Amino acid sequence: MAVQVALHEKKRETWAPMIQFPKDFLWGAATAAYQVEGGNIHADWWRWEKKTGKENSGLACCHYDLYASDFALAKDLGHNAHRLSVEWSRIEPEEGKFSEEALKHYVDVILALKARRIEPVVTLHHFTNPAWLADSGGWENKKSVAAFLHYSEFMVRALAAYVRYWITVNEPTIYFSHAYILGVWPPQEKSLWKAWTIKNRLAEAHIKTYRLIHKIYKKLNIPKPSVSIAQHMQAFVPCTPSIKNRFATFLRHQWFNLGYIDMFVRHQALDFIGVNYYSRQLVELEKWGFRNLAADVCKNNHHPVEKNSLGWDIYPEGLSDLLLKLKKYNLPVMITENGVCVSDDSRRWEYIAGHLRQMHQAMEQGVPVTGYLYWSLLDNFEWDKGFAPRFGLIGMDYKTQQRTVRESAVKFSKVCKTGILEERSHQLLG
Ligand code: IFM
Repeated sequence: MAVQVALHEKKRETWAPMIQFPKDFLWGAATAAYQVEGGNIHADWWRWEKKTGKENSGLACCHYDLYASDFALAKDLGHNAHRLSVEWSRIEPEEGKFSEEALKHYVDVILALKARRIEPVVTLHHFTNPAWLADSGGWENKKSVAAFLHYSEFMVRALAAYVRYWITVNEPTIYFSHAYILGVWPPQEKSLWKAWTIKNRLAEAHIKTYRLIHKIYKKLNIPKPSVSIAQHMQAFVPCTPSIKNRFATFLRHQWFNLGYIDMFVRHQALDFIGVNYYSRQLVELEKWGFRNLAADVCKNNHHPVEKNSLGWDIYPEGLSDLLLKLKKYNLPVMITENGVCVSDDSRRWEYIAGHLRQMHQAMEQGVPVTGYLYWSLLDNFEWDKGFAPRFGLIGMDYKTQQRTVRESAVKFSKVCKTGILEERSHQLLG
């Protein structure tokens, strides 16, 4: 993969570096079924929203009906890849009863991408479960893995001819920590023991699904697929260089960022590394202790940086550090999510450009990054935070379902179309 940095003269005395990405690079955006489709009435989240009185996902972006025009927008923006998820609860609304209609829908969705020469990256599990699974204990139930494999087999057989990239599980660490430790997502448990069970169950589900997908492709005589998870990774940075802070930083990186990756590499169940990167965590331990090691952060606004509208630190330099730490695996890396929610769209473009610069730096140092998928194509339903956070390249008016292509999307589209990030540097040389 040839990665080069060219220098070109802007004014006589001003040089602006031009960052150039490989020709075959995948550029695009990501979405998840439940966050954009609307009307996912058979999912555990649907029921939970009603029960808790949280903002309802409702019609979301009506993407279930409007996917073709949304993909047309993505195409206009120069995207050549798109990550989406398939909603298990639509495919299997009742245990063991598979919906041919929903299956046909997703085949049509993938064909709509292919017709536009947009490479699909398909996620099988993105936080939601069918309500019937939740009723039988969700992932606590041993049978969940077999049920997931059953559903995955159904999907993969139908889509194998068109799909090369598969994500089995999105952000497993975020899923079990929010649902089983913090108790802020369904089923709202706060049990380390249960979280541990779910962690292992999701690992088992990934490893078995990885093997299943490869087996199906082999049997159908289709070129090998590329299968991974989308792992949420953070830049863990010690607030002060005390032993406590450095030790906790090391542990969190090993465990939160790399725990699953190490395990799947050991099981030879990873073809690339899917990275979802958003933010920094400034590690500052109050005292030694299990919980402190896992969760204490700086509360004093030391080393302040800009924040997104959810209060997450914006820290592009963390991306190159992280990518360099993945080099040892000798596997391709895909940025399966990176994005920001802000009310001022010019900050979105700064965020994207800053992260692309850092990604490029890591590529120059030999990290084989193959794609960058911005989160998200559209503003969407941000789980327990509802519709307020605006992550989209395309803005949503939820009352009218009107889409507005943001300025940041247009700027990003120039990179997607040319593979070049133009820098406006006003450095004087001499
Ligand atoms: O919206 C989520 C997505 O579902 C998973 N990754 C992080 C995004 C922003 O919080």
